Amino acid sequence: MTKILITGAGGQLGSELTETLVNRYGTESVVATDINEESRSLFSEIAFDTLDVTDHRALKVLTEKHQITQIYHLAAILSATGEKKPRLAWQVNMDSLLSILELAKEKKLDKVYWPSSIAVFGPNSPRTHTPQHCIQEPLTVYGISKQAGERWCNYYFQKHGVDVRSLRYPGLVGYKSLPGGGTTDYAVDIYHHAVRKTPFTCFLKKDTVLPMMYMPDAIRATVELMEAPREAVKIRSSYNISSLSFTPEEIFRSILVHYPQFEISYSPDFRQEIADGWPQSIDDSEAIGDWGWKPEYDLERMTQDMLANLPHLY
Ligand code: NAD
Ligand code: AKB
Repeated sequence: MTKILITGAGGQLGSELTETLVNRYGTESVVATDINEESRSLFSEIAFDTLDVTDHRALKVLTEKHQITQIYHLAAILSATGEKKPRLAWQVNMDSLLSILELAKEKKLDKVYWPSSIAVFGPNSPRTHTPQHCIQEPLTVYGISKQAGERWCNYYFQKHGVDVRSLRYPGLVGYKSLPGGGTTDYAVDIYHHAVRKTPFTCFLKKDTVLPMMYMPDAIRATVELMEAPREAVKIRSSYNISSLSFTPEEIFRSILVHYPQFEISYSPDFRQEIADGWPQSIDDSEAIGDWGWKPEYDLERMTQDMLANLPHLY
């Protein structure tokens, strides 16, 4: 029987991915964990355990207790928080991944999922249609941890046969959950300001192009990768995936169609430098070719869906 443990389940991605996995595999098959005890309230139908992923022993005990066969390791410190707390970011992002890969080897787990990010790229990478394989040289601690993590994933697959799979997500946008400490967070916050009818101050410049993805596409990509036949998954570091790219000004204009009174101003902070080192668009031809990736949402469709659903949450 498939038994999935999710770390960081209370986060922006985790809360939505957990819901999808419960719908697919059933309430008995999914165990949610997070360091934040308050996340428990999100998961009334399934088992929830408080877990600090840097505690290798606790991770092992939980894996044995629930007879886990797959781990979705989502807990991490994101780019902006990572620049404020670099040692914590390294410890949480790296130590936990190594623990989980080691556990997967020892317990012969069926599969591990671990997300990487466009943050693996840096200012010397091609800025547009950034290829799967190119110079990376990330400038943030978060990016360095994701780059090193990718190499560890590939290593455990090659040396120990651990079936680990990964996607390099762009900035994720959704209405069901709030982002935590990233550079792309503005693209969620802006919608909340629009529906609350309050002006929005953007921490990036108006013409900063970044790759983004609507959450339903990101969740579907994750499930499709994890359910692809083992031999179809040829890249064991992490796959580029792509959907849409826009600037703060473009997302603002897409919202103006629905909220003509909405106002924006720009006050770039330290996150501008992070964004300036990241790609503007991503070449995902390997994901398309290997396991059939295809995005569904463009900016207009995403904005329509966000603005149709978000007001119900207020
Ligand atoms: P998030 O910050 O919203 O959630 C992270 C969760 O991890 C939080 O619930 C937090 O409480 C938990 N956590 C932090 N430290 C922990 C610890 N020591 N032990 C256990 N739990 C801990 O992040 P997210 O956006 O949901 O990101 C999930 C994963 O996806 C991360 O690996 C992130 O790097 C990756 N990713 C996210 C995006 C995005 O735009 N959201 C883009 C690229 C990659
Ligand atoms: C961040 O901004 O840190 C994340 C990411 C793109 O990895 N959203």
